[in-house]
Amino acid sequence: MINLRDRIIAGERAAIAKAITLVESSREEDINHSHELISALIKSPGHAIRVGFSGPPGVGKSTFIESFGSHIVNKNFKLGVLAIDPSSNFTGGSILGDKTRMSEISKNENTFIRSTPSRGSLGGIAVGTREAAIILDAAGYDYIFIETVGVGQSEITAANLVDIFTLIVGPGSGDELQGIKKGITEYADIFIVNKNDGDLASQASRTASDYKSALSFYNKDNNELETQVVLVSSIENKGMDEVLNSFNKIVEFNKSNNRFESRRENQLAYWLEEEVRNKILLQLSKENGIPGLIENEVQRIISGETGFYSASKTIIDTFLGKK
Ligand SMILES: Nc1nc2c(ncn2[C@@H]2O[C@H](COP(=O)(O)OP(=O)(O)OP(=O)(O)O)[C@@H](O)[C@H]2O)c(=O)[nH]1
Ligand SMILES: [Mg+2]
Repeated sequence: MINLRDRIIAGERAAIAKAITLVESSREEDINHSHELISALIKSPGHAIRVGFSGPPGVGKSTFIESFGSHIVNKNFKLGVLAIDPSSNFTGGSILGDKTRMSEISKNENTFIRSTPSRGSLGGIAVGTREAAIILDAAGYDYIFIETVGVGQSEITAANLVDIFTLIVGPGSGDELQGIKKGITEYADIFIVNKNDGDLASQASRTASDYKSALSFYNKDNNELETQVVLVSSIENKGMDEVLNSFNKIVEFNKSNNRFESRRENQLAYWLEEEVRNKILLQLSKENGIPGLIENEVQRIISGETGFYSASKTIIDTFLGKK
């Protein structure tokens, strides 16, 4: 396992692929190895920026990731892509789905693409996605893109995995505009209006203006960065620099006022609570939420006193009265 860790840190692709297979596995033996590996890798964090892409089916998430992915890989960044392929539910072969569409960037040696069937997924993200992002981060990737299936709860799960949460929408997406009212702006840092080309171009610009004016009602706090709205065409590779500029703006803003770190801290709290809740539910199928203990363990993880999995065990043991 230590050997695998070293190979990952050295950026070896075969080791990364093997490790992701391990964290996706539900075999008990693999789960134990996976916990060991992730706990070791967390001690060698990289500098990756994690970006989540959500949006309704067919809006162009995969096409955008291919186009924008090429754009940033051409700027010599290393890119990891973790995608859920909904089509593989029917074909059983995720490789033939998104991987074909993402064929251009997958050929680049600075790109690592993992497309997982949505079968066995937890609310729109694959089992092991959080861990796969930890693996790619330790391996030295600059950006990690996570494509999710855009349905309800999955957006919250996905938003809790990333530093930047992106909602991709299409021209004339009046229905999705409702999403703003449903509080999705709490999660989205940026709206990307795709398909700004050909006959759809004028409708796309109108949609972007609609989003901007709708969002202006919600961006009231002067201390917050306004939610970005960017017009793109993924098939014509338009607007890619604007997206990168917006991403940089979001990261710079959040890093300048501690939001970047505190968001990761809140996410750690979210995932730790998930882990504990799942374990406790498994054993007791009643009770949940022990906020004081969780916050305490989050602080101990941050200060290096303990690890993620040991922290969850401590909480469970306490809850069960073993300590
Ligand atoms: N005109 C136009 N069509 C696009 C653009 N981007 C994607 N499309 C088309 O939209 C369709 C869906 O694209 P995908 O990238 O598969 O969309 P997706 O959001 O990943 O879809 P799911 O993963 O199935 O939810 C395809 O036919 C694309 O060719 C664009 O910028 N302009
Ligand atoms: Mg897709």
